[in-house]
Amino acid sequence: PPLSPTESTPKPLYDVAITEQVIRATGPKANPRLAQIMPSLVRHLHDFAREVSLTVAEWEAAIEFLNKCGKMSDDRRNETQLLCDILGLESLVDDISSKLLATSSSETPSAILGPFYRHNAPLLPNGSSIIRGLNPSVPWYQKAVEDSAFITGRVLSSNGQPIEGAVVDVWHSAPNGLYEQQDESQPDMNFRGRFETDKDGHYAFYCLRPVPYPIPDDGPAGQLLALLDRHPYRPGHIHFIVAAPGFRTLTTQLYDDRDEYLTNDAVFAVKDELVVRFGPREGDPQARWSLAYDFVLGQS
Ligand code: MBD
Ligand code: FE
Repeated sequence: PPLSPTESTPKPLYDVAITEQVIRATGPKANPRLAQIMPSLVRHLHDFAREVSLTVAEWEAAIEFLNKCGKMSDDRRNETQLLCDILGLESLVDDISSKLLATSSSETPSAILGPFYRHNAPLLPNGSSIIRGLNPSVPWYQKAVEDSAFITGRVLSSNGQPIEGAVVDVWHSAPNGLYEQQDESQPDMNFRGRFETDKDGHYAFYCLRPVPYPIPDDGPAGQLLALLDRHPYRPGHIHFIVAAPGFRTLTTQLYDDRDEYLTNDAVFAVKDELVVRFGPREGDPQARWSLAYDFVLGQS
């Protein structure tokens, strides 16, 4: 509920001494990085509470909210991460890390990992498909046929040299908007695969053009979106982790330019350089669309 005092009512002078007391309480043997960052965190938290005149009831509601996020989180669903995502925090820290560690301006921009990555996706030969068990009895069979796509490209160093033996780890959701682990009806590891680049740095695989889909909104993060009158949709995207010895691992996403949510991603992760256009693919019964995309890795 809306609470007093509002902006028009003058605020009493809230405690400010407590902020410095908390900061000074840190001892000489504190963890160095924590000793460096906690004063800032405490200052911002306290300033926030004073700025909005945070009440005990509101603080209790926030604690309950965070506890619900934690309780709901497990291997299949990370609600606390999702909360960070809708607040733009995962995208912001991704931006900070990538700028801090970048060694060249030609590196492919990174994008956030998101909550649906799975380790150990099947290692597949180049030119094979990450689509599993698709047949006409699958409800979105027709959509999958219409969106069938072939993606190929190279993995390069920032000076343009092909990288052999780089691993391209890829995953995306099904045409029903669900990742395989969210959906009982999909085979294990559906729409996931890893591909190793050949001596010219090439990778290639079949997949689907990605569709926009709502992030899971049946939990606390979704409740918050609703209270903020926000939609839960992400533009269609394909996730990648590209790794090679001697290079910084690249976590990124490619976005389909046909998408209506490119400019209003619920988790604020779109970058212009990552928006791609699929073209028609002729004479291939396995794919109607094609895309060529090179990944450029920075030195580690
Ligand atoms: C996703 O599929 C995703 O990629 C991100 C970043 C957040 C929520 C759901
Ligand atoms: Fe995703």
